[in-house]
Amino acid sequence: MADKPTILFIAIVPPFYSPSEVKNYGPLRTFELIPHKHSVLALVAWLREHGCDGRYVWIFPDDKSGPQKIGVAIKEFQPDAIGFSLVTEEMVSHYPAIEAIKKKHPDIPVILGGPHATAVPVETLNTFPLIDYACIGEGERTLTEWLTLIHEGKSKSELINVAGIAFRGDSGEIIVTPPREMFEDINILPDPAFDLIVNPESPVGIKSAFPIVGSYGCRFFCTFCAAEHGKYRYMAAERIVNQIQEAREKYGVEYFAIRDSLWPPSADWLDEFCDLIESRGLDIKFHFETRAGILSVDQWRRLKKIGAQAVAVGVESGDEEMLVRIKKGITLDMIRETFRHLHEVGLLGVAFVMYGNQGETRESIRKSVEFIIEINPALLSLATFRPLPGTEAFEFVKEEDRDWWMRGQYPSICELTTDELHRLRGDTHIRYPLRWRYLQQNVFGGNLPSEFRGVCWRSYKVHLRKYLLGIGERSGLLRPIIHGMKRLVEKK
Ligand code: B12
Repeated sequence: MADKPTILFIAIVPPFYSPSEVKNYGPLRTFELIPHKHSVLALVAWLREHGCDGRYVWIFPDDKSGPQKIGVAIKEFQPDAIGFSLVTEEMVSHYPAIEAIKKKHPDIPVILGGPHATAVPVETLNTFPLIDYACIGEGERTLTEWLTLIHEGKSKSELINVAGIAFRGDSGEIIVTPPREMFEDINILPDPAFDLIVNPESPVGIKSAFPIVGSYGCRFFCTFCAAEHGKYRYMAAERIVNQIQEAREKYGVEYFAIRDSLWPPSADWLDEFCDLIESRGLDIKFHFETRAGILSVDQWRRLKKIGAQAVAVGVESGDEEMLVRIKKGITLDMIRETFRHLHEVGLLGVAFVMYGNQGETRESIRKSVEFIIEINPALLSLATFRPLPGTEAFEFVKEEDRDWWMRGQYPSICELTTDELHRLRGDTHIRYPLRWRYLQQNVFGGNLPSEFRGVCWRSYKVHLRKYLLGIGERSGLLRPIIHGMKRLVEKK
């Protein structure tokens, strides 16, 4: 056992993620899913400040030496516990790793935190018997207190004093301790332990978009999101600029992904952020996600000047009534104005849209298609809605589907079936860029820098190919020719 309380975090890299792919992102190092969890960097930084320690290992799913890598880490580090930080849809894919670890090391407790454990802690422990503890809510203080007691070999009766956990009592009953209070001011938190991801072992190289997260919770109440609503806290602009500067100067990072679901937190905050980036002469590029209607055209211009490249805007729906129903708190006019500004300033705008929130109909989807075409974003990210635990939308899921992630099939909470939603989504996705106005504003004309026009052109060609293949698939005459050509390409 190590001389101080220690935890080993494990992440399984998603199968589609590979560092070489990231290298090839070129100007669009945007929005890729990163294998590391920001939560782990935040937790390890806090642990280190409070007399504990944490390490992080990644395994690639197809890497046969993965289990061995975990074995070596356990032997070297002698952790008191093993930690996972998972979203709902990772539960099933990660459980075999937990089973394998428990088989070899049955005495090391496994603790799970993150949005899934927070939303459904009791169900999680019931469904996944090898997970020993669930952390509910913010984990910094909970983990430090819990880990220290585990390190000291304290009995379960003493763990009851740790707020914000769930675990099995001696006779198998699930005990849930009182809720953990949230931090009032997150400026007391240390900077994330970035050294965990900037090391030779890490699949997140400095060529990847370097992640920055500065907020806890969210100010808004969207029914599709599991964030801690109404309890929004943000780090001071200076803290975030310090983190960017350190990554730039210490590790040579050039490109940042600001990953908060709502950024910037306010107009004053943004002014200070831009002032600091400029006064420190930081030469950076970055992308972020934002909300329509919070920035003026001058602020968009200033953002572009200090290095903003691309921005994803939560559009969600093109039907005003749907926006009200999902409590988005914005209007179609606000979205229109935002995309007008993005086209004018020449920033690559990505529209995030969903099909299948509660109350969705064919008619509301038709309105969304029309609206997407009207605002004409450079890229479209269109998802079939998944009602995740921890969201208000989850209340619309039928009783028998309340563990849908165990089967990987998401249930519909509107009058259209999931298959219909998928199909409509696929149609919109393919057809959306195949218009002259798309090419005119995003490829041949418009104000986008040439590298981003290239991105839009590639997107156009990919969708055109899919569209033509779709026509071919439906035609009895062309189908055998297309299949033959596909086989030829595959052979090559
Ligand atoms: C940043 C972010 C991302 C980033 C980075 C994610 C990452 N891997 O770090 C990106 C853009 C890549 C992303 C992707 C996705 N995300 Co996201 N994301 C967020 C966001 C905005 C903030 C999360 C964050 O880093 N917060 C800061 C950290 C410090 O806090 P935290 O994560 O809440 O963790 C605290 C506690 O949960 C706890 N804790 C967490 N882990 C552990 C582990 C242990 C052992 C312990 C003790 C405690 C503990 O302690 C932490 C510190 O207090 C949240 C929404 C929100 N505002 O919370 C959504 C959110 C987490 N994402 C969500 C989803 C669904 C996804 C995607 C599946 C979306 C998609 N379709 O692809 C992917 C999955 C990626 C993945 N495999 O992780 C959902 C999860 C809901 C759920 N029930 O599963 C959320 C809540 C938003 C929503 N729509 O509801 N996301």
